[in-house]
Amino acid sequence: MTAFPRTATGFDATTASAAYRSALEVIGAVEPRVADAIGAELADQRSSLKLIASENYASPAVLLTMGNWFSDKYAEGTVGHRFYAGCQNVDTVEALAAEHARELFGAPHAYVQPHSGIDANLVAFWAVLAQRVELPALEKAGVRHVNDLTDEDWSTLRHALGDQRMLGMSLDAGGHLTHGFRPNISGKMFEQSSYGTDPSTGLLDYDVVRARAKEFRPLILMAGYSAFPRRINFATMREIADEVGATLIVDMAHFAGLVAGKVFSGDFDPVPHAHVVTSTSHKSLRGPRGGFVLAQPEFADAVDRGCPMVLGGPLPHVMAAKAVAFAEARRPEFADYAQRIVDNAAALAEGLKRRGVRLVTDGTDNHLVLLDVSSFGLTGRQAESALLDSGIVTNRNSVPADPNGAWYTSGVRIGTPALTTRGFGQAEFDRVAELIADVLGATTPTATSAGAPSQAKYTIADGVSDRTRSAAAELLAEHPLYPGLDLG
Ligand code: DSN
Repeated sequence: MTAFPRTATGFDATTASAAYRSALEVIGAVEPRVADAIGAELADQRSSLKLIASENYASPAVLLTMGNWFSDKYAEGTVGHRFYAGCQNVDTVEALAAEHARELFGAPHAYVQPHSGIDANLVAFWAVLAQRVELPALEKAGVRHVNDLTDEDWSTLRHALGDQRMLGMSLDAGGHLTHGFRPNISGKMFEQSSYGTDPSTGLLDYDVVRARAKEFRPLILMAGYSAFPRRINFATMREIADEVGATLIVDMAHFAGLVAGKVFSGDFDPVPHAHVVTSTSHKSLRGPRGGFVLAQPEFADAVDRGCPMVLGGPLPHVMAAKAVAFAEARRPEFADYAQRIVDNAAALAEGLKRRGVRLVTDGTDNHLVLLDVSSFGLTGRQAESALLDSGIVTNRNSVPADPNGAWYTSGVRIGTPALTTRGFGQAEFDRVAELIADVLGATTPTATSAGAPSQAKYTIADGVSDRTRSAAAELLAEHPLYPGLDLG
């Protein structure tokens, strides 16, 4: 399988090398240590087995689009309706990014200003509050303009806004902090409750979600995850939302690439079913770091008020890079890439299971697998560190009902988007599974002074890390990152 740069973005290595060399020369003339760090980052990314489920490698076209004078422009407002003069070129790229996003996802409305997934969710939350709570409350108060509100009206409105409920997937089942949990502002904005997964299968039980929704009556039903290895039936989630009068927001940050590539379609495509869809642009979608929101028409106006309601000024250089990335994702080869992400995750899951590694939900049907490393007597933190010592980059993650809490955890989350971009196929992912199982099997917790197993310290049997590093290096050499790109 050819690696991504030629198939997905068609970059020419000679031209890209020249561009980067010149850029580093310009940067190095001012602060050489920054130029050196940029070069070192490429070397590090090239030489590690990157299995972090939320990371990827953007194309040189996407990356280069972010390094220019668009960065200097303020552009608060929306296309054709700015609070600053001279935004005609920003209008061009923002309109293009939104158009590509609408076409790519079949969405009636796209808002491409959010700077991150958290920001995209905040935009969505405020849009729902504005549309479903603020406007009806104003209407009820007989107010035609917000300036007509009396102090008493404001107090009623603040109470109405601050008295709303959100129901989302629990964190240890794979939900995300921004879905109403206390360490995030969403947990302060909303009274929150969560649904988990079935303790015996690890899968979502929609009847349980429905029962919880009926009992809790949320304003917002959140669907989406950052560590759940399965598809979600969004048609069913919408039915549940409708039954309780809730607004369905789907956070597809992790699996946007699978939606774009039509791997998730029908009931599993959130766009036709959700009122509002939020996302990042950089995970499986392989664009620049950023966020965006797709909305049904009744939420479009409120979504477009994201800046300045909850966002700082839009970043035109990143919106331009979103336009480039969305254009890449509209090419037929992106659908092939998305399918390979999922096929590779399935091969990785099978390879791990065959070698005795326990997986949450016993498998995957998206881009990630969640390993329960407790059967190796390890915490997620020990497993993550032992793998890193061996050249394998992952991140620890809670598993359902995790006895080790959110810091040490009992799980490790592994995703296939990045290495699939490098051209890894199912055979390579089976080899990755073998390397992971070898390292986990060779790692033992160190005893504490009291004789109990440490949650943090560990030892790896002699030679295993070195052997794994050289096996990983062989795999990486067969699938170079940005092949032919030479910084000189
Ligand atoms: N940080 C992202 C992830 O790793 O899933 C989501 O917040």
